[in-house]
Amino acid sequence: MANSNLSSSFEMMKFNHDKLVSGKNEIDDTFYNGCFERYKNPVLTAEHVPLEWRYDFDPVSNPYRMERLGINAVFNAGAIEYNGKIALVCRVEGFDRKSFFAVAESENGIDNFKFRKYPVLIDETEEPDTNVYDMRLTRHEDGWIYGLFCTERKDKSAPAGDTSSAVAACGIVRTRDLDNWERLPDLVTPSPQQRNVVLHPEFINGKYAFYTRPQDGFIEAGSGGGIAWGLSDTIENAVLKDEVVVDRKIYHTVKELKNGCGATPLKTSDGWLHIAHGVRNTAAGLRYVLYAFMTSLEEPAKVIYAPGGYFLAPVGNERVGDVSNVVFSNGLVMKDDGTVFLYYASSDTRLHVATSTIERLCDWVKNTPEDPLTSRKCVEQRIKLIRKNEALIG
Ligand code: M1P
Repeated sequence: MANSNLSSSFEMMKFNHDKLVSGKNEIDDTFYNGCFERYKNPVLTAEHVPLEWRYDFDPVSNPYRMERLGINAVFNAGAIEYNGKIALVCRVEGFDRKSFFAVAESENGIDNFKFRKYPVLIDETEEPDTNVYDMRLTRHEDGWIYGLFCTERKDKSAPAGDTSSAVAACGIVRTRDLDNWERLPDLVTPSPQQRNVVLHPEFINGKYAFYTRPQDGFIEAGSGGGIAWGLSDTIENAVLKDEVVVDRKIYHTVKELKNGCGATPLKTSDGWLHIAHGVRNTAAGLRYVLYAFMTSLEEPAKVIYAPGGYFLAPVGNERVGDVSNVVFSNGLVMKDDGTVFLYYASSDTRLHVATSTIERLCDWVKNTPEDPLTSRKCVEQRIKLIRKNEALIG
């Protein structure tokens, strides 16, 4: 292929990429549940990642216009309002399976997300991370923006030949501009494994407060009872001496097998609003859905509302991907006017947005009945609703 053709092919690729990135997203009006809107398109996919991160544009070293460093997926993004824009710190996964973080920003939070020039370069601790993912962003009252993420390293105690066992821990970074990130020591907790850790935005009795998810193994939460809570005197060497379970796993519910905090909770006049993920096992593998709960303003570790069932489950194309039948969220933004943007990934492959208002979300959390835990009680609950409607509409 002649070089002139090559450069015109790159021009065409750039044209198509710009078209994809600048495309408008619209509400999917085939979906209605009164609580939130879904959108027709994902906000970010592997194809949205800049071409110069993937292709070598040099016709001498890449005469066939090959993708040299492919991107497999963009998902599980932390979210924050930054300088009037919505900024996402995305989990970007290469063909090599390694994840890294990259910041993408949008004016309206629903389309036109553009990646910053470079992905985020995070310092390593003495023991280098093999893989990092799922950053939760917290604008803390101490003035910093913190990013808590999962750092994964090979389990050194695993027998020779076991190339899969790993140890998950909570890494901590902080920033003021989303470009320069200071690495702090990893969180120390009583649990041997830790994922889905979230920093509470306010001091509690002068201490830093963490929602954790203690677990026995790398995949299985095991005896880890659910979402827990602990306090640390400092953030620079954060240590939790105790973890108290706040929201426990429960048999035959959407969070039977495991659960984990989503994004940093939103402060509302009714309490702290959490959108978490719950996992159950099925013959077809694990199913991840999002559920919601609210904790007290005075005691953020005390659940005051626990609506039953799921809040958002994968539908249509969302159900299929690298890890099918999964929705996962670690990004939630509330604007001053009460608009809420929930970023959720489907099947560990792509990232979507759902929009709502804080008023509607609080209504949902406060007025959706709790899971009564047995079929009989569920039928009684439903008959009560039917009778109420009969009285209204005959
Ligand atoms: O594959 C689904 C999710 O699995 C893990 O979450 P959890 O620890 O709650 O099971 C994480 O690897 C997450 O990134 C992934 O989306």
